[in-house]
Amino acid sequence: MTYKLLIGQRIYSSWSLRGWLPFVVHDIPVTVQDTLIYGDAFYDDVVSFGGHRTVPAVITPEGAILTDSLSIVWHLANAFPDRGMLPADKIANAKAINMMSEMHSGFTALRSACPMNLATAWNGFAPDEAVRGDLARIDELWTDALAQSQGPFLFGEYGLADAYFAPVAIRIAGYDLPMSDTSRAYVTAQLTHPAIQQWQEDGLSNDTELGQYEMPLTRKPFPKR
Ligand SMILES: N[C@@H](CCC(=O)N[C@@H](CS)C(=O)NCC(=O)O)C(=O)O
Repeated sequence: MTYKLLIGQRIYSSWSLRGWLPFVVHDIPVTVQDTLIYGDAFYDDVVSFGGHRTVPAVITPEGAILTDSLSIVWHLANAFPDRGMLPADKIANAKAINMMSEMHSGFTALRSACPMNLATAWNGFAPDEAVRGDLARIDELWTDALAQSQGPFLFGEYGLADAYFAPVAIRIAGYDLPMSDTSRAYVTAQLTHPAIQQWQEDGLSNDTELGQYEMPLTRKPFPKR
């Protein structure tokens, strides 16, 4: 038995991306099953998989069902402690967990104003004060971690904290959001990572665009790296 992972459309499903990345980056065999957010069969697919309302969901080889991205990545870090998903250093480890926790429970202004969309970028998005506040906090978290680790990722090699912030990097590129030069370089490192490129290519090949993700803005191609 290997892991089974249920995900939504790759171009839109930011939480699915967070759940999927550790399997690919850390070379953990997984069978991926797709469902369509906003599709008629979405809730039936989730329930028949064994999940609860949302994607991602995972069935472990032992048959445990994990219904939230945070429990998925936490489980993987515990099950594969030699893969470097979280920093070994206790302080860096605590900082990574803190950053992931802030991401999991927060940045709601950014998340709702700028839905992840890997199929297009947008011209002329003007972040309001709440979005600018979220971006300032993310910039602070990233620049602090990158100053300590010297990059290219938050804690050196690509880990769970990077997986958690990958959809933010995609939003910054897609909506051309204001960030420091250090954070911009980190966005480029995220977008050029082979796993992110694979996810985007698979999404562009398989997913259909949905009206729910349309913005009152003009489109431009998602930035080429
Ligand atoms: N806290 C959850 C959030 C999962 C989530 O909201 N997933 C979205 C897709 S990106 C979803 O399933 N939406 C369908 C719905 O809420 O009905 C996690 O970390 O896994």
